[in-house]
Amino acid sequence: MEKQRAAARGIAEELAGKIRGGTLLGLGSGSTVAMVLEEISLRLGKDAGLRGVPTSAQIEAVAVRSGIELVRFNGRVDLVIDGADQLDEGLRLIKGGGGALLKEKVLMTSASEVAIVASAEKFARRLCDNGVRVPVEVVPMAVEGVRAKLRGAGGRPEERLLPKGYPYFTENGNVILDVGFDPLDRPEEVEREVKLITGVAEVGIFSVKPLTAYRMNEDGSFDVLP
Ligand code: A5P
Repeated sequence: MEKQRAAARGIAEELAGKIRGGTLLGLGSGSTVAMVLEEISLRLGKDAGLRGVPTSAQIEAVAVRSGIELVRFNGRVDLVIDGADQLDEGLRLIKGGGGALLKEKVLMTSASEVAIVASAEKFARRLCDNGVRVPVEVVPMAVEGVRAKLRGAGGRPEERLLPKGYPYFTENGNVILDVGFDPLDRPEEVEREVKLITGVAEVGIFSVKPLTAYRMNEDGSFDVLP
């Protein structure tokens, strides 16, 4: 954990260099981006005038604590800082482990620059290696039909539940199917195919370009990719 914090601090230093007065941040969700935002705010100070659009209540709380002003989304952000559940060799991503994939993709596809921060074990040759599944956000009334179509597309969907078995709802009032696929050689095609199923609000494969990935190594160092 201390090493991870050290890597986050180094990455925050790099990202802070990209932030000027007036830069509008896109605030992704998850524990990694929370750590990086805390470090950026410590580095620049709470009076730096940081402003951002949040993708979830989780990161909204982190932003408030860190003195980042929350701003309404007007269609563009300058720099998205986000995490990921998996990255492949082409820097395509699986996201949505925290259920925030829809707003995350909205911001990421509206950003001038994208920075993804993830620990080394999340980097794989192909998406869905090591059994990592693809979250798919679905409008509740469509869930059974979508489930069948995902099976037809070679997927193994399982509805996400809360720990005690209650249904899980996203902040948009939708459900999530976590879908197992065999490792993906062409993730963009699966992203497109799944997105076209009526009732799917968003798919957790992100083939968004260009982006810069920051890999946090176990020894506290980090690499910048590509
Ligand atoms: C939120 O829905 C996700 O896309 C997160 O960005 C992703 O799950 C990474 O989260 P951690 O940084 O907590 O692993």
